[in-house]
Amino acid sequence: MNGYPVGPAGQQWNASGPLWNPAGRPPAAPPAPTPALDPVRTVLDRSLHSLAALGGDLAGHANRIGAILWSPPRVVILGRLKAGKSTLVNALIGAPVAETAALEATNVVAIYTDGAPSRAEVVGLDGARRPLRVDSGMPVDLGCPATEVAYIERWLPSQAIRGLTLIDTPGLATLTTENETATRRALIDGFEQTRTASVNADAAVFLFDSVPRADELEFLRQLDFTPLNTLGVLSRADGFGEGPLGQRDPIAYAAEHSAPMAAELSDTVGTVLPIAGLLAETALTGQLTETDARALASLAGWEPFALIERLDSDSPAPPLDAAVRDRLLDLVGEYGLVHARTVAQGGAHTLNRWLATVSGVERFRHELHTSLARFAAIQRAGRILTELDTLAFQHPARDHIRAIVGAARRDPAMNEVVLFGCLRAMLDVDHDSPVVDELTRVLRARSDTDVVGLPSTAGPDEVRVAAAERLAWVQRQSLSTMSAAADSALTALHGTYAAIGRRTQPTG
Ligand SMILES: Nc1nc2c(ncn2[C@@H]2O[C@H](COP(=O)(O)OP(=O)(O)O)[C@@H](O)[C@H]2O)c(=O)[nH]1
Ligand SMILES: [Mg+2]
Repeated sequence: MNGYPVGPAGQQWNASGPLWNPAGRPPAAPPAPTPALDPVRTVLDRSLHSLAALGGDLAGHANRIGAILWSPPRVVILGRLKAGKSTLVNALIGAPVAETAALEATNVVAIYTDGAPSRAEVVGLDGARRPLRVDSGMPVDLGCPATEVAYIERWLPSQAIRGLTLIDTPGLATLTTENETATRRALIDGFEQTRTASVNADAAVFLFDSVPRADELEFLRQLDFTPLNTLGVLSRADGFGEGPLGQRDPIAYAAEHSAPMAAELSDTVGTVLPIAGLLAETALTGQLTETDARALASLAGWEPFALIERLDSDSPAPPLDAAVRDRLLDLVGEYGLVHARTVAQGGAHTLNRWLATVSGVERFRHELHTSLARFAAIQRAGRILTELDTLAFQHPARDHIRAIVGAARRDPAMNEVVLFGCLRAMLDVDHDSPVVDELTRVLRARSDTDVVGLPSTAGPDEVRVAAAERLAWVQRQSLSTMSAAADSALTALHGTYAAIGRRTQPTG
């Protein structure tokens, strides 16, 4: 008999307590303590225990849904071919694991999960799994055409993906500017695979190196993420504008450009961050050597145009030969060749630090692991509620299941999950509604003062008054709602502001 849940350490509980090892073997070691749960997970975990306690096949369902609860949120990396997706994945993981060159491998979805031993499997469209040989960290031969592959699953022990699973995808656009038939077919296949991979993702990173095209934005809208769990990346920032030889530093220019771009794309992405993924990859995968730094430093003193001209020639003059030049270009690009020569005089370590800093990857990583991870977890919790709703719809024990999921939704700890679900529904029916802005502000907020739009210095009385004003706004909006989604959203907002009113009520 199954018990719930299959916890993070693989343990199962039945309705009455821990039940180790589903195969019935005695445990090899004493049970690990259950990890501390955040409030949302606690509520969902409790709901799944109640579900399992209903008996019959429901323990199995609890474990199936519990597997979603217990695995890290999944972030899908989206963008057209050559946007720099795999390069960014390598930088984040800190190893050159994602294929960035061979067309075949760029054509399949790859899922990167923390785990040991380091290994890979290829999953066919029929669901069959085969081990995949990985050489120097890179999958080499798929053993079948890419069109027969659903995705590659890659496990490697990496702190960087412990809290988030990364999904690298082939491409977004339905059409390419080149008319080459094979490329087009490959892109369209990649497009389908990208769509499939996005379905079970909890958040997205969207890369573009100039203004995104209409078909890319349309594709993103169909995926059902919200701007809160979609992070925009202005990629290849080292080549932005006029590039490394232009009047302005391209990375600084890209940074300046990011805010207006975010405003323009605000119904798709929450933030836009400029990234030079190539520089980040080089810095974070430990590829730079002292020899590289010396070769780069030897170029100091050249005027930039003369330098590039010399590098473009078939036989660059000593101390550079063509192989060294190509290696440097692969590592730091033209931007690095022009801008990192002086820094390189300080040695490989100094150069490495400089690359990491200018690449923008630190800020990106911070955003990924704070805001994006938070909303990914919230979207995932919503997915679990939806799974429970579906089960209630199909199962003879529907009244009991409905009671369980209803209680979960009413739990105050689930408020953000409910509000987020309302936001998704509103974006579907009426994304220009003021209710969308209200939900977005409330969900971004990290305190009651934030929720009512006051500065953090505001006292409880001010917060209470502001909450009453928001409540009145909700009531006015309710008079003119046009959809069930707006009704639900206003009910949830009403509950949120009323609770703040109660919390800030003077005592005694
Ligand atoms: N100069 C520069 N080149 C980049 C950058 N990111 C990626 N590239 C290069 O662009 C090519 C395509 O990158 P890749 O990550 O494979 O793109 P993907 O198709 O989106 O996965 C590779 O040759 C990368 O080295 C960047 O930030 N700057
Ligand atoms: Mg790629």
